[in-house]
Amino acid sequence: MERIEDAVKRCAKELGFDLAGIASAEPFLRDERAAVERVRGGLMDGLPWYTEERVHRANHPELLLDDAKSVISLGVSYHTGEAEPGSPGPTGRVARYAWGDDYHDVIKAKLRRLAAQLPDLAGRPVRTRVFVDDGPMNDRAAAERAGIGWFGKNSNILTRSHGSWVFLAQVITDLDLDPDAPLAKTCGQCVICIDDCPTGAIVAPYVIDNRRCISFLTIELRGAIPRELRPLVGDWVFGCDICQDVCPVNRKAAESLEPAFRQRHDFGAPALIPLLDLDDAAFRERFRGSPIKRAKRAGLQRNVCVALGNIGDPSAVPALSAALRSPDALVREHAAWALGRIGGPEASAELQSALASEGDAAVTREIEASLAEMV
Ligand code: B12
Ligand code: SF4
Ligand code: SF4
Repeated sequence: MERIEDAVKRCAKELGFDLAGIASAEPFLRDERAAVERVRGGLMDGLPWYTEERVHRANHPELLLDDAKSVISLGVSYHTGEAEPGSPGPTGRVARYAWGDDYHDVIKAKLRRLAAQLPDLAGRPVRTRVFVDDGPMNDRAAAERAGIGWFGKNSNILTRSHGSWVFLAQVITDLDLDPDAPLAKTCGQCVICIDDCPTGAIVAPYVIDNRRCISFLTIELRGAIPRELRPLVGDWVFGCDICQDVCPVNRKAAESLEPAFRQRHDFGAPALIPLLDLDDAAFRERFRGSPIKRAKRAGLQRNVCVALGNIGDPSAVPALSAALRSPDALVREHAAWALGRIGGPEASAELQSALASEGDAAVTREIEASLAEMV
């Protein structure tokens, strides 16, 4: 007779989860302590919803579901090959996880179907609560305990079969299942990701300073990207994969079998100049059902300006000059910075002319700083 633990994992695989393991629902005390310390030390600043109260709940599954006994921890690969660059003109980079359909929608549907199968497998009613990066649950701590993978020094969970290119998801349940053992694996002496992170955001093994992480700066941050960090953002316009691209464990990562995560349009390496033309309706239309919509139109255009400034291609000057007249001060400010980086008489004339009519203090300061740096 098939053990219920094996039946749960079989059903998970049939639903398209690449990885499945079981953890007890005991609190994640080491992770709670570490996360509280980081909130207090300011390393999670910029994410107002990431509070000590949330940390407490996220690391106590028994607070998320009455009588929680086990956590079924799941992983789905999003490694779908290499990016197809868009054209014409300069292109940016988007983190792999955002090349296809929104993973929340794709994985939530699978989680609900798995949860719906549990009463049949158990022969009794089963209480469940499902999570996929959409609530107070510590996804990585559960995956580590369930033996899905181990914490890399870049703080991502690395798996033997699919590297770190996996989304993590959970079903918390009142079923008392036999837990799997955590893997006895570590990064050993490797520190490549720490050395290669362009902003120095991996401040110690397993510790990210959210405020310096390009993923935060290009996705979650709503205001201006700090001036000193802009050159370090490179051509990333949504998220960042550098600490995963350089990881040796990812060299052998199996590819994703999930068609929904394949690259839409040119989302892996988008042509940048057309993105500056989008108004709110066109942005909504282009990014409907894509994780990229989270950046919002002004946030994405802010990132596009920074990437164009870093790429330094003078063919972007007319589009950036048009962005200097954007209704959003945030976009105007970053367009001014980018024109200053690209330089040249045309960029200088556009900045001079914008200065005469600019009404926003932050944008005015940015134009003045850019002009001063050009001479
Ligand atoms: C907040 C958040 C972010 C923030 C903060 C990043 C961070 N490191 O926490 C930002 C916006 C920057 C971000 C970026 C990314 N994120 Co994010 N993010 C989250 C979220 C919502 C919470 C994570 C969290 O609690 N962080 C708080 C800190 C304290 O935790 P931590 O960094 O994981 O550190 C742990 C270890 O240090 C451990 N620890 C403590 N002491 C010790 C000692 C030892 C020896 C060890 C081994 C461990 C250890 O305890 C800490 C707490 O668990 C989760 C979803 C969720 N609900 O869990 C997704 C999640 C972590 N993100 C995810 C992804 C994909 C990303 C990006 C790769 C996206 C991208 N390409 O741009 C980047 C990766 C950046 C990076 N290197 O971490 C995935 C990770 C999948 C995986 N394989 O690990 C998750 C799990 C979402 C999901 N369900 O799939 N993210
Ligand atoms: S996602 Fe990019 S910026 Fe963030 S820690 Fe990794 S390499 Fe550094
Ligand atoms: S690059 Fe090296 S240190 Fe960083 S996560 Fe990969 S194996 Fe670990």
